[in-house]
Amino acid sequence: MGPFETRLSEISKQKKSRVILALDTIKSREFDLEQARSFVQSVERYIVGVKLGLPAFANLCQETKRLIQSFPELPFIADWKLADVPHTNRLVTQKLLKLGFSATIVHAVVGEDSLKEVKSVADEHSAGVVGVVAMSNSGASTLNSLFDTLLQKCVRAGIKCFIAPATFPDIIRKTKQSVEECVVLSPGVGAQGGDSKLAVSAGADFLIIGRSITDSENPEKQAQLEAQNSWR
Ligand code: NUP
Repeated sequence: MGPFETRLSEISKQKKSRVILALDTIKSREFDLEQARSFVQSVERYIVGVKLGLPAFANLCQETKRLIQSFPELPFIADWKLADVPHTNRLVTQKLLKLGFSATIVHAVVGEDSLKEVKSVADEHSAGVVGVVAMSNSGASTLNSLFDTLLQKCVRAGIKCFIAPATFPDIIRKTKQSVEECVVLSPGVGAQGGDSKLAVSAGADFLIIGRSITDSENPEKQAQLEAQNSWR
């Protein structure tokens, strides 16, 4: 395990939670820095990290850095699902790590050369890389049929932290069986139909959860419930 995965698992044990908050919207709406800060504060004790991508970045732009700086104890994961040539993937990763992200998500399908480039930038910053080897939506069947090949591409690039979907627990199980000591982050719980207990029993180390928490009438209570469900 690299420093990023180790940090996630230490926080997870402390808080008895496997929940990574996907902060795309709050009550399905856009938000500003203050709203994002107070939302994260309200659920902070139940989550081990925050995953941000373009939906949040489009609202916050350079203020993303200030949001990340407000929570030094929480790892922020950049979900741009990088899928470009090595040089461009390097440039984007450098920018994201400069904003304060602790890890970046990259598509494995783009190939070993791009994966290695992202991994080398991340290593320079002691940051993590999470490889997408399968996705949670039903339309991802072409990508998901390649998942074993994608896993091996990641492993050859030195990446052992993966996105594997809670909506397809079998993929989580096979991922954990195929790569020793790998770490799996699973999106798709709740709003997309995945079940957190099934995902965890299949081997998910962390659950990426967005709308179940962000759209809830009582996000704090929902985050607490998700944390409890993830930890049993
Ligand atoms: O396969 C994936 N599925 C998925 O939903 C890979 C992802 N990174 N995600 C992200 O996880 C998605 O972009 C969203 O930010 C989050 C799930 O959110 P929700 O469906 O729980 O609201």
